[in-house]
Amino acid sequence: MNFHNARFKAAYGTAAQLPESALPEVAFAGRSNVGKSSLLNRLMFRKGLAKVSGTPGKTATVNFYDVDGVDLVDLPGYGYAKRSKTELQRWSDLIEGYFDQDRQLALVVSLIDIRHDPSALDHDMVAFLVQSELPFAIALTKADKLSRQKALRQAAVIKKQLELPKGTPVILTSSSEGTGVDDLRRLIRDFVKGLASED
Ligand SMILES: Nc1nc2c(ncn2[C@@H]2O[C@H](COP(=O)(O)OP(=O)(O)OP(=O)(O)O)[C@@H](O)[C@H]2O)c(=O)[nH]1
Ligand SMILES: [Mg+2]
Repeated sequence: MNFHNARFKAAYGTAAQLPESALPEVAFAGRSNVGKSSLLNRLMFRKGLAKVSGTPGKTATVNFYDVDGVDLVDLPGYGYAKRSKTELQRWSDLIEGYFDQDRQLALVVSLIDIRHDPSALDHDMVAFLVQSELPFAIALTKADKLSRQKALRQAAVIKKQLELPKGTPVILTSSSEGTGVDDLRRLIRDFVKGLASED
């Protein structure tokens, strides 16, 4: 799986529009502004492929990127309150709709900002992943914003608070510095292989 072979494939605004999985998928989920699109760009060696913004709520659709025969899926961020009620409803319908479908999920990468304690919605996301028995990993984002020592300490705090099942991979990442990105590529490759060997 060569991450240089990346291209934007499609964007969907409602769950009903989502086609069935054609390829193994790796989904990126997390609060708005946590750094999903930035991490995807870094993974794919492409600066502007996924749109990034300092304003939360940039990614409003489910976006598919084909990376060498695997779909990386950028999900809209949750938990952005400054939005109309109908927009919030469309948002949650879209995220829930995606996970409700019988998709070929090789891995879900659940992103959490390393600087903050997990929010109630982050807890909900992890609880959902555990309960639905989906393969998932945690990417702690924006590690460059803390000293190495603080980042490691905060990672331990977050792990404890989330009560992750034993063996859940946790990777410290920084999209601006590239920290952890190789590890995440390796993890994605392993899980995609794992899914293939189940068939
Ligand atoms: N310092 C630092 N800033 C980051 C990092 N990753 C993302 N950012 C910044 O955080 C902001 C949000 O990044 P996005 O990648 O757009 O976040 P997102 O999760 O895709 O947000 P939505 O599309 O709104 O759900 C941008 O201003 C990024 O430049 C990182 O690793 N380090
Ligand atoms: Mg985004």
